[in-house]
Amino acid sequence: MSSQIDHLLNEDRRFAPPADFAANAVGTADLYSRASEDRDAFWAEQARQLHWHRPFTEVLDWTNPPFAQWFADGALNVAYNCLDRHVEAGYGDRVALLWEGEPGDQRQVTYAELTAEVKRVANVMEGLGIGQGDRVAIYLPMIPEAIAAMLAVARIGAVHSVVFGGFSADSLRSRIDDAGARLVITADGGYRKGKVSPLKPAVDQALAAASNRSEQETVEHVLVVKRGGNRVKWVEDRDIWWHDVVPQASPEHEAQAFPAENPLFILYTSGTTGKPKGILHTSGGYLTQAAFTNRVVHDIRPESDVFWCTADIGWITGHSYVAYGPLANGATQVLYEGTPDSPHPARWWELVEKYGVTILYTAPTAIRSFMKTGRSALENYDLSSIRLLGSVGEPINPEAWMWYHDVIGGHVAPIVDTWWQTETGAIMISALPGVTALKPGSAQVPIPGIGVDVVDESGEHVGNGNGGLLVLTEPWPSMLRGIWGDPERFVETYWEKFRDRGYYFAGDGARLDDDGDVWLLGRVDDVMNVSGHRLSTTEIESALVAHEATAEAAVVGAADETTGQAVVAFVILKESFLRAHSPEGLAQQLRLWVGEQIGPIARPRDIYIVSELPKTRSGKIMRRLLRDVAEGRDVGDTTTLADTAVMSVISAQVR
Ligand code: 6R9
Repeated sequence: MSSQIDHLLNEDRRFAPPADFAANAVGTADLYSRASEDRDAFWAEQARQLHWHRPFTEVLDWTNPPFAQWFADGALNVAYNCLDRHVEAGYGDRVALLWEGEPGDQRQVTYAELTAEVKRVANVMEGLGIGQGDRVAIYLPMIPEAIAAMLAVARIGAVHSVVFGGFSADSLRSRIDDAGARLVITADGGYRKGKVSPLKPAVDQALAAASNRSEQETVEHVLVVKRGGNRVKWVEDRDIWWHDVVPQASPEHEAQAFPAENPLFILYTSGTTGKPKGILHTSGGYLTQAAFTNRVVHDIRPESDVFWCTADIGWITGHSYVAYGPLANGATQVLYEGTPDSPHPARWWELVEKYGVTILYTAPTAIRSFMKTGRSALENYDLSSIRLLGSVGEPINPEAWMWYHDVIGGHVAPIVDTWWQTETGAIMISALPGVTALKPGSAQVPIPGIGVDVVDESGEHVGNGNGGLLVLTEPWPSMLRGIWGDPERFVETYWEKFRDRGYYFAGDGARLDDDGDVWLLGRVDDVMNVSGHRLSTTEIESALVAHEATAEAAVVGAADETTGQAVVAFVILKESFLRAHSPEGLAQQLRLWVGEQIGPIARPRDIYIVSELPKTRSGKIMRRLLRDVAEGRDVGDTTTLADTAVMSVISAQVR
């Protein structure tokens, strides 16, 4: 194992924070010492940055693990914290959302305007009988109404369940059922890749299936934003146009206080079984950590920064770093409806220049696809406003890190590689950009106030230089409070494995380098065992991508009679190389290259040159499907893919 990982760990480039950045950074080194002196006092201090209608006196109640309560005797209103208090402090004219639709239409929404809109929506929902604890499903494109809907739900103490607009009617149905939603907020459609992608028909289809179900329909109303202009069917008494009720509603609505542990949202995420888990988050602790990490990791200065987190609100990243974190901090942010390459490959860079984005937070998969397109596409844009970059969602291989740093960050902007999960609610492991010397490819250190370790199967710390399982050793404010309706699964999935020690099992493999910095190695279910050697898919992917001919790579372990598992790689090559060489020749070169980079044991048995990789809508590669191809099976369930046709293309290319 160690020789393979050495390839990554031999990455010895270090990037100290630029002096002027360090001098002005929001997150400073003393945060670490303060947090380690007294964790509870540290988090209480962060929580007090919020407005509490009723101040808390208790910080953490961990008397009934793993069921934590944070700030439990305090009361607050999440929407008031994200909106009204900024207006009351005199920042009503500050732009909250710099919105742009895919076709190029624009809206700028100030804090005063967003506050008024949220109050109207809150009044509309209360008029429909929605109140504290009721569940509301949100199935919307990336438009300002989506943010307003989430905050309005929060304002009245109800619970939102945002379902990504790319999910099917079936997925929507099962999420509505599991949460027992009473209201669905949707749009006729939204723009994606140059055309209107309908949403309302999926809601209609999901709800029509009710008649032949044993369960009773819980949905009473569907509130519909007009966005796509596509024709929609209408169910009288159930469906309501947003524009018929929201503009007419009163912009007066007093924010009521709710207990810190009032549920804020449910967000479904996939687990190891087929049934998605409804991850439950509550109010005070969640908002505390989302806002804190956005301040110290993203170094937000609300008066001058333009923040852009490119995630869809259908994912946790969109919840914490589009909806809640930046708004709690009173920041100005870009909100973009469409895809990165529509109508042209440099659409994002056009937006960065146009709005003067200073902080960009995105995923490695996006970075790699821009690498594939090449620098020429962005040469015409001025990206000099960018002063900080962030990465989230999967390990960022050193080559992508360097490209991001040099091409997007102008060789100077620090990159924060942030490790966290739907379950953790907010960033857990990351550099502080004004403090930490960066190592490309490593997420590095727990943020102040967070306990992280890498342990062996028995829960024992592995020591520097060794690999193992990533665990969280202490409860944290934005931790999930459970799986909706399934407390047993919650205990079993995350807490059973290291029960004696009370550790949270994250499901990720990791390694500590000689400095004790954390390197994420992918999900433990992606770890391969080849001839008794443990190999990480990430490790080999990283080596493949380090070759000049490779644009993107995915590696799986396929069953093999002699070696147990064999390494099988799916590689997308850069077009310029494909033009000049034969695919067979390049595949052979790559095999040898991986052997040189990592060691002969890691040399892929098969390398397939393909034109696409199967990705979920949040950009994660579905290795399970590639394993099906590699093992010559029929390809399994592809419904969660962003593009379901991809697998037939790949199967044909492999054959
Ligand atoms: C925020 C988010 C969580 C899983 C997580 C891990 C992977 C996320 C990462 C990372 C390496 C990073 N992951 N960030 N791996 N480095 N910086 O993505 O949440 O969709 O729940 O995924 O993503 O494997 O366990 P979620």
